[in-house]
Amino acid sequence: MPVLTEVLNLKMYINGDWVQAEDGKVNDIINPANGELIAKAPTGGLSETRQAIGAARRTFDSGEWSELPTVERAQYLRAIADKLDEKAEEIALLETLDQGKPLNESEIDVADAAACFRYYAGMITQPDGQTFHVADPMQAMVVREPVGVCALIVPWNFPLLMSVWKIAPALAAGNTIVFKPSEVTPVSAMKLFEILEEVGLPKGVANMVLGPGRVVGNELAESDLVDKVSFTGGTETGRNIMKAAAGNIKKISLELGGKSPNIVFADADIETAIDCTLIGIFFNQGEVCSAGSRLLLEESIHDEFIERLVERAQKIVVGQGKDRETEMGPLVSKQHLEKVLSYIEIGKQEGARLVCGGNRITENGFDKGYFVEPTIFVDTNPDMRIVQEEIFGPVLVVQKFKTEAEAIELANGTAFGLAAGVFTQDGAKGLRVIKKMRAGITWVNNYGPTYNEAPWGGYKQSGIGRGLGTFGLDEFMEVKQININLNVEPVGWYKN
Ligand code: TXE
Repeated sequence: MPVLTEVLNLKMYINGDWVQAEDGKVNDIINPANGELIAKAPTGGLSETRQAIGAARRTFDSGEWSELPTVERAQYLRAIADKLDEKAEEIALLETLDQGKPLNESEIDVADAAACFRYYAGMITQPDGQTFHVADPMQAMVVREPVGVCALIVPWNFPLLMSVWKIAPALAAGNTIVFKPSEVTPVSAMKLFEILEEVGLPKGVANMVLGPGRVVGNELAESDLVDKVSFTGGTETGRNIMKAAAGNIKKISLELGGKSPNIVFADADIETAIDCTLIGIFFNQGEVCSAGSRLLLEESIHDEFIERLVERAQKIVVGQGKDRETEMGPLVSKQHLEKVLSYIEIGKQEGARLVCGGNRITENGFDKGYFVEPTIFVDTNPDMRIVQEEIFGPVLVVQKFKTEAEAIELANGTAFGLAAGVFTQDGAKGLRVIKKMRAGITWVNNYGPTYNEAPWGGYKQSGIGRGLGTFGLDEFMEVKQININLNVEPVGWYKN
């Protein structure tokens, strides 16, 4: 496995040029596993953001991309996918060094990213539109068109994959984009933009600005020259974006936080439920919007289930993501480590009982990174902050229930509604309970798999709109009604 031999010098990509911040400001990008500097990233501001928006606007209005035949746009998308495959090893390693996640998880992300470009390349060339039989002499039809200039703002938990979930459908639909990665994890985004340049994407189609959310992100959300903002991140930031986007009634898609319930009934296949519970909360260090961060257990199996779950959780190998044996990496940043540790303290103070983990790991050189033990709280009640608020780390809270109705009530009892899982061997009960979940993404007897084909997004305060699938493409398209008069003569409505 190659290792990084020098500090990377990141740049922004505006109108086909690689640029630094005008005032020369840079931001240090740190490997969260050992605190080493891995890259320097420009800190863009208003001026760079406006230049990028201007380039995207001019390019969109020129029609150079939006009016390209879809087969040609699809060729670009497939070329991007091929390059991602070619460079998968390098990009996966960089993602791990930047974000912290285990290498095998980064490898899955890169493969999924390539598949996502191919998926939308296929979709955009499919037959599209509708025609209607309306009263003679009219012919009515519907065509779909790109929205225009799209601002795409992504977080740090799946830096590459979240970018691609937006960039692939936005470009497929014929939009031009201004993309902003998280200031914490911009490395893989730069690799992706190098690929966009290599495949010859016309200048101004895809632009990337780096910098703080409250400056760059806010300008993208506010600008009258931007037609749509698609955001994934925290619920509070989502609220700010909604307000900022109100000026020109921008279209918005928001994929926000979660506190998703994972319900295990006594009649479940217990080994499967334990296995999936672990994946649900400890995959990607629990930094997953759809994490199964609340385990709802039927009372009769509670104690035995917890005993076996803890036994397995304690065996998870925590370490540097780049080491092949690592199963869980460090948290993404010092700031985020502090947030997660503070929630663990809150849980203790609220009277929940810690049965696994609960500490930062500092021995054997781990003190240079941001490692937290897999952590499990039991004896919680629904009013606790650790039950209601998104912790976004490897912290599972367990809730107990006696009846199906109680399980449903507890499961739906937060402000969020992103995902939900149910484990039972009673097929009718599984479907019955899932249908009651106020959540956009659900699983029965599994937790976590995602598919390019299936819509991704939440109910309630988990967001607005959907990513992926046909729904994900719809978010980046306008719908136009066209009515053609087949008998061109005056209608005669007014008599004189
Ligand atoms: O996310 P932010 P943060 C949750 C998770 C986490 C919390 C805060 O609970 O602990 O959010 O994380 C940009 N206008 N999720 O602060 O702020 C920012 O630069 C426009 C859940 O890191 O939401 C970055 O590119 N943009 C989540 C992006 O928003 C703004 C994933 C996400 O950052 C902005 C991440 C503004 N005013 C965190 N302020 C999920 N749903 O997966 C910031 N940004």
